[in-house]
Amino acid sequence: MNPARDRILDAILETVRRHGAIGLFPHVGADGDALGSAIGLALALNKAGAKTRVFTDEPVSNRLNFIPALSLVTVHRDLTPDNWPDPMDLAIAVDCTEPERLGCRQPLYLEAEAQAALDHHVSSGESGGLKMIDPEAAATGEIMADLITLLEARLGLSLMDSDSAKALMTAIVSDTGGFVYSNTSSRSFATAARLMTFDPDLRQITYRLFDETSRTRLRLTGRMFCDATFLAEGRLVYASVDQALLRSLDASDQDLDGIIADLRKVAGVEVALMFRELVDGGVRINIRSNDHFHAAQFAALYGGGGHAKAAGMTIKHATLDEAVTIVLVKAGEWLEQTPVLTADSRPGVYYSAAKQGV
Ligand SMILES: [Mn+2]
Repeated sequence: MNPARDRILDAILETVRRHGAIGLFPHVGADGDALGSAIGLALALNKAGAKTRVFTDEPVSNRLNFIPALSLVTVHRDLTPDNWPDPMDLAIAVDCTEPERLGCRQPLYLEAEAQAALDHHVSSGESGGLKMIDPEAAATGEIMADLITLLEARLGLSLMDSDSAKALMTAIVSDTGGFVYSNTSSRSFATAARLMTFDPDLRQITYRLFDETSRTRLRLTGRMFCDATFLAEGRLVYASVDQALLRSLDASDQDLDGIIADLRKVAGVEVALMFRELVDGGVRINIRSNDHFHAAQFAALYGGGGHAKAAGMTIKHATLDEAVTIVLVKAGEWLEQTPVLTADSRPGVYYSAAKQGV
């Protein structure tokens, strides 16, 4: 029993039956889960008879351009009054719930006949109406796979194929770090097992998501790791990057992917922070934490959000140095309120935190 999902399923079926238009809206800065989930569902809905498109704020990142069926994606900046889509019957936010997370596409989303959302972020709140949040899902891709199975049963059609399976596998591999993060569940593996029957090229997915690097990224990583600063007896580490450094290495924001995850790997680190000066002013901060430091709750202090161990926020109207100072003082206070963890105590705490779904 899942009332929100059943209502969304009914709304989709109704639209599919009259060959209506469905728009899928992954959150801004679409990651593997947001984009893979959107493409996977779009392919299945098109097979079922709907006219489905995926709308993004920015072009698909190079790291994700192996996902199949990218021709279904329309980038917002390519929309003009001449090719502006007719209002859709159903608009579905993917891997987020709030229209604000859709950036420039907010009006397009809101002008549809009905709005729905499929998400798994704890910070997104509770399900209701056509909004379904399933925090038990490690990735929105798991929700999509189940939804497609239900659609197949209701329509008596097979909708999954190797392309949609590859897109959804990308979603799950992306959000579980290749089935190693603590959110990975038996459900993740069960879903992946179903997808594997469609031969989704798992090796390519993991190589493109996690292993492939570039010379630029290698040099940027080297610079940032050398300058990383450890505070609070090594329980906190931070690294920062300004536009001048990015320019000098001809690097883009995409070259920063994965740096924060490596900072968190250092023994004794409870929280890793990465500060990035934005082109238009302001500072983006990514947080990765272990055990006691609740990244999403910390990010919420500054209007951000995310998961217990991975979150982010943007501070507008601050220079890089100002943002670093403000946030480090606060993060230091938070760490003082949490016990120092020994190497022995880590796995147990980690387990119980994961069990509570934080
Ligand atoms: Mn996700």
